[in-house]
Amino acid sequence: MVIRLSDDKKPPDRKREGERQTGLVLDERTRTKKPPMYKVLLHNDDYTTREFVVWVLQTVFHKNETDAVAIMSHVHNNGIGIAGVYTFEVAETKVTKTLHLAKAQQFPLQLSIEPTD
Ligand code: TYC
Repeated sequence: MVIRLSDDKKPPDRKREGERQTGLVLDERTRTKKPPMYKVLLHNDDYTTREFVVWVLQTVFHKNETDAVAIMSHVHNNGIGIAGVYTFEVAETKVTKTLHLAKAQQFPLQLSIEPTD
């Protein structure tokens, strides 16, 4: 069976991503280009407590407890691991916040930022 809807009952056509906000149709590459993304890497050391690293992953990097413990354990066992992937400015802010929190408790925790491939 075919149901015919009059034009005013039809849902609006899905607009392309770039068209939605401005009504202008942008060049394909302009519409689809994503910002470059960066990994925040956590480095292992012998002094920072596991508890502090898990707490930082939960409060600064918004990981749930299960993921935070898994990331902390990975770094502890492998020397390095990914705390999260962000735009450069967000990555920088999270590194700065974490370093302040670590220094306040005299932990030598180190982080770095690396572009994703
Ligand atoms: N290796 C630390 C310990 O045994 C725990 C630790 C995990 C430290 C991850 C830093 O990025 C880190 N207390």
